Amino acid sequence: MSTTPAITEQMTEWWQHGVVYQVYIRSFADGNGDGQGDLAGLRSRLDHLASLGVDAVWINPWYVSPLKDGGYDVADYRNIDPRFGSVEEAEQFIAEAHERGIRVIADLVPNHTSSDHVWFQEAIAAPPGSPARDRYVIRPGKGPDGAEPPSNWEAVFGGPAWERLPDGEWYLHIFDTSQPDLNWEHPEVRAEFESIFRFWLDRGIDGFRVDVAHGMIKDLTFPDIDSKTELLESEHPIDHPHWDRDGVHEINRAWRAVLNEYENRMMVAEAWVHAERLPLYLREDEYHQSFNFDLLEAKWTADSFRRIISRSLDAAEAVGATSTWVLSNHDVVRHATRYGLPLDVKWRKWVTDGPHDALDEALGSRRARAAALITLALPGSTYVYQGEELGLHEVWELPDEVLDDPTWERSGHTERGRDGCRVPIPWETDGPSFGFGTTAPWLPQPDTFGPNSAAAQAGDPDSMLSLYQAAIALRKGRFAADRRLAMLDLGADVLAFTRGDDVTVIVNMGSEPIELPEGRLLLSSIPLEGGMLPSDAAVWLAG
Ligand code: TEU
Repeated sequence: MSTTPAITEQMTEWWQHGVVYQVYIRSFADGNGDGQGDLAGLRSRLDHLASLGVDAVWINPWYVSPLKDGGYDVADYRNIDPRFGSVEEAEQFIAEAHERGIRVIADLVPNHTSSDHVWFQEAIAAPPGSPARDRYVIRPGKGPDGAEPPSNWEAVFGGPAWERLPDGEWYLHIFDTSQPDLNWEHPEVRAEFESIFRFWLDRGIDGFRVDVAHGMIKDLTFPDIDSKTELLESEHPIDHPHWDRDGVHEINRAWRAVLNEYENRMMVAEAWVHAERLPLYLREDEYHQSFNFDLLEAKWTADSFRRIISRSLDAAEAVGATSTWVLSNHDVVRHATRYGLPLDVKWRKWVTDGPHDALDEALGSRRARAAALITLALPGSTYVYQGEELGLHEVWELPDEVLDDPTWERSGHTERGRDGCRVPIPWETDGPSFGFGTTAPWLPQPDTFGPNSAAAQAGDPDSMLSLYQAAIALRKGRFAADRRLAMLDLGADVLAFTRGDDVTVIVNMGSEPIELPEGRLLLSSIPLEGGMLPSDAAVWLAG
């Protein structure tokens, strides 16, 4: 039985309190002029990350892939997609990041491979019942001629989760048809991923973000279910036949044993599970951390933020873990836009269904500035999604013909998907792709990206970029490694807490200005007047 390690005031490991910057490599920076991001571009922008002050970067999948799901369809886990570079260039990047004191977290996708993966090609070339088929979840169908799928499971992106092969058998794909699910009961599958972990650990990778960490084990009796899983949803029925099954923990323990053979490495779980199930993934012989999506899901009210922060910290402490904080990533509408929508608008549907005139961009940007002073103040590791430090909004008005997310096709054009948060980053105020590259980028950028580019914001003390730089520096200098947080009661619409020795964070999430208490102003999300904190604004005070 594992014992909970003693809780001390100071967090000692980099991954416990770091600021981690998420790079969606396809959209970060294009170094070879093909309109897609790549390692050359990423290497050319390392100084941006260093000047931001981040402790690590998490890079979305960079492996060989047909990019049917943005790289989450891997055809070769030990090779870099030629559009992004090479393994040698990845090693150069890792070394250059380390020279700047920045660690590198790779993205691992174990639940499924690409249908281009050699294993899947072997499986479909082999006849039914062949050993090669057993590495995947392939079964005969039901009904008189096997014409019915083995179960009524639906794919996350829409449509059935089973695809029929020419010889009549069916293969499982919880996501896209191009993403066949691996059979994690198979010893070769388990051995292969331990080898893949070692391959990248040996090349200097400091950690792994594990995709769909709760999905590898399935109930192989394939019971029908009456619930469809929406993208990025954790409210699955307990004992769901393919989410959060107890068998995943044995896999986690085997991976942790591999990481423990190396110095100072970590793995963080992308596990969309019920809050009370999450601690199971954080036992000391399993994951170091898991993504905490609750704050990302929270509505912009002091009460919801206060409750979620307290609950998350208590849950992490109960298992001797540390929390993570994330407001945006490559799968969700950017929070600068989310916070500009009325509380009753469901942002997951808003991109497709609107009402688009309900968006108040200025309000969203104002709240995003305050939100930065929340997440960067919290104890644990804070994830910053590329472009968040520039205050970028969701590009919700992309033309239909450029949509790339498999959700768009698989939902029968009823859900536009996630491309709006993946539009290439603007580095310069003008140019064919605002400095992203030298040609038109793979997703078109709006004109607003120019004035919001990194160059437009650098050196401007009132820019979002300067706010992130100042907050990260202050965090590092005052309380980053300190666990201590105590909530304060400054009113129902005010989120307030102390951090470390002497910092007080106050966020006015109400509609009226409030009077600020005594204290030396360290940072404010917007200029203050007359000792008052306006609505949707935040401050850090010392003393
Ligand atoms: O997304 C996670 C994901 O989609 C599942 O967790 C699912 O939404 C459901 O909520 C499970 O409870 C990851 C990646 O972030 C995403 O970009 C990929 O498209 C997806 O997995 C498939 O690899």
